[in-house]
Amino acid sequence: MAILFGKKRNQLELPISKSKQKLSPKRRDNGSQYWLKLTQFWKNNNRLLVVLLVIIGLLSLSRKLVSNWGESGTRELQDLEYYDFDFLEADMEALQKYDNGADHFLITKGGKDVLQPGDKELYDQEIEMLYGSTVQTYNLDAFRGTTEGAKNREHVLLLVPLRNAERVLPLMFKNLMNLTYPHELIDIAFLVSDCTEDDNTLGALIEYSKALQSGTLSDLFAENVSNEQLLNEEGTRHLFLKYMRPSYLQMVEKAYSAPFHSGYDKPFRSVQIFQKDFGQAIGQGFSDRHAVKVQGIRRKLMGRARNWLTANALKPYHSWVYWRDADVELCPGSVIQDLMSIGYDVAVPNVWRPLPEFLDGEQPYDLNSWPESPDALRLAQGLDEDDVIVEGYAEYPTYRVHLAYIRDPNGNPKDVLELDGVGGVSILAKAQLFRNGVHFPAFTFENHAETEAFGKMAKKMGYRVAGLPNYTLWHIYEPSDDDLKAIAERERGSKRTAEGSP
Ligand SMILES: Nc1nc2c(ncn2[C@@H]2O[C@H](COP(=O)(O)OP(=O)(O)OP(=O)(O)O)[C@@H](O)[C@H]2O)c(=O)[nH]1
Ligand SMILES: [Mg+2]
Repeated sequence: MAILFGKKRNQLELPISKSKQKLSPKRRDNGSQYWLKLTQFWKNNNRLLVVLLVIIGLLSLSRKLVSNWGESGTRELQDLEYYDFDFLEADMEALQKYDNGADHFLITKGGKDVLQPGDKELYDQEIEMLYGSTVQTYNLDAFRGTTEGAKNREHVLLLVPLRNAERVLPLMFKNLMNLTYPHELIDIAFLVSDCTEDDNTLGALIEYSKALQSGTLSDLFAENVSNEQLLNEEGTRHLFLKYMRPSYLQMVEKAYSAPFHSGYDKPFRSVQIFQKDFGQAIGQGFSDRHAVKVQGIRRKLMGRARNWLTANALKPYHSWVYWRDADVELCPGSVIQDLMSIGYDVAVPNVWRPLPEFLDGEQPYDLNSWPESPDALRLAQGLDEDDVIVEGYAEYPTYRVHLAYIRDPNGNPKDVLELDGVGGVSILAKAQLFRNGVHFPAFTFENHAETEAFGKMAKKMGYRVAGLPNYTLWHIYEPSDDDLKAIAERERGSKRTAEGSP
């Protein structure tokens, strides 16, 4: 985009014409008469015509020589027809605001350094090591993805979008290390976008990534633990923990304590970080981002971000792409193998979240995974083409069976439900889907956007999409404004009781 808009008039090379060729209606019957007259005229005046043509040719050649090559030798096209009028009215500033390119950070082997394109030679060397600099031939049949990816040494591209996520980074990295899929087969690419000025997601991400790739991240976390405990004891930030189910807190405690699996500290095949803004302006607070009105535009911008990340990070040798949100608290380490094992092209687990005990202790969370329903199809018929249906809001009564709601905590974790829409918390998809054009629509596709539309598009292109109702990931609990009020109220109540007041 920037190059196209940035082109100066005299550098335009393509003959893009605004004025359409004028077409006159064809005369069918007397065409042959015209041709006869023309040949007659040529026979009578051929000498005169040849002289005229030579003069015209010489004149236009000299004009070209004078005007088309400026002093610098650059070619100048002065004919107005060469300019693309479609873009002349564009507000450059508005358009370029969100197109400032991207920053790229590459964590070097062994986590020793962070390289950017400015570090020319070193950066090129490292990129070469990662991707190979010569032309290579891949038989994409060999990268189709099987149900036993780890055994068959299949490469996975793990993609994580991040925005104002500094707070959840330790949690996210611990979950990444906990993945038992062989780390040497996983390329990680993070995309950091639209963070606020006071946020340090990018800086912290770089530091943690370096430690991850040098195998020292566990030590770093162990050092920081005392600080975390201090914060807990201060009490304000983690006050809600007092109100959570003890059984859930025990699960968390266990998941984050040793012993870990033998490859826990093993560096990944590579870690890259991209920083690029997409103009997401909706607040990242729990209540801001859940308002129904903002869902359409928020989801479409997320779609753009996801597509950009896939396009820049996917390489021919990847057999699988695993999308993962940063704010997952509990997830089985074998999630990649488990999702692969069901033999679908797209697979998602169930996503719940814990709640304070006074709010029932837990809740189905990700409502974006569902099989289509007749009610939703009828609802869609009455909507504008551009309207985005958002699940879980009274405004859109779809009566869909949500994957989240049919969970049986004691059920078989291998049970499968075929889906149409999918949520984005944890999506495993075969890389060939992206190569064949399935993506996260940043526009309304069948009255959906982003991940739900991704599921629908995958289905429409003949792929198989499924969810595992009894296989659960736990999203972190972030108290909403109302929950915080309720907690504060309870705190005041217990204080009054302790002080003996009625
Ligand atoms: N790059 C990028 N990442 C984002 C953006 N918004 C959210 N994220 C990240 O995307 C993941 C999911 O974001 P959430 O805010 O939890 O959004 P969500 O999962 O759709 O919503 P919830 O259901 O409320 O969790 C997290 O890792 C976020 O840090 C964005 O605008 N750009
Ligand atoms: Mg989330």
